[in-house]
Amino acid sequence: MHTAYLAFGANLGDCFATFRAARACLAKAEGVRVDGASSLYRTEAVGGPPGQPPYLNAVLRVATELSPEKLLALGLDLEARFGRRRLEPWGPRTLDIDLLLYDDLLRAGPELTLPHPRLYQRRFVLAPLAELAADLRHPLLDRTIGELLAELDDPAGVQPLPDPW
Ligand code: PH2
Ligand code: MG
Ligand code: MG
Repeated sequence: MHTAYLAFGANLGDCFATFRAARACLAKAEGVRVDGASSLYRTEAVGGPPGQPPYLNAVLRVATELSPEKLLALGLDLEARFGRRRLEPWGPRTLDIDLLLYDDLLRAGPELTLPHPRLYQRRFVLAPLAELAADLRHPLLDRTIGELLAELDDPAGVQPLPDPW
């Protein structure tokens, strides 16, 4: 069994409903068990076209027998099932699922980079990830997730929501 962390992001359509439905699909997928979920966060959009709506973000921890490539492919399949259309880089989307960490694996390939290359720069990732794994050491940076969050210089606001999911 392996431990992986997946980031969910969305800012088009009924993001709450999409998150719940996509999480249920993940939980049903063969070789995947969802064993932790952060709070939902309302977050200011970072990058992309100006004026796009705020995002809903969250992080899930999964125990999985799937390889990182298979897990990534499952995420991409769910994005497509929930209506993702890739029109412009960092544009608004119905669902984005990013593979943040997979055990302490390092990868640098055209399809998959582990850990996710921008994870340490983004409050909308580190804040929910720290709820699940504050003491986890980033395999390249010699810092825990909690330390990365405390040291982070990212002005974009994130707000945890009371809504269950
Ligand atoms: N994802 C991006 C670009 N900008 N901003 C927020 N707040 N949340 C995201 O998930 C997000 C983003 C590219 O994947
Ligand atoms: Mg992303
Ligand atoms: Mg993505």
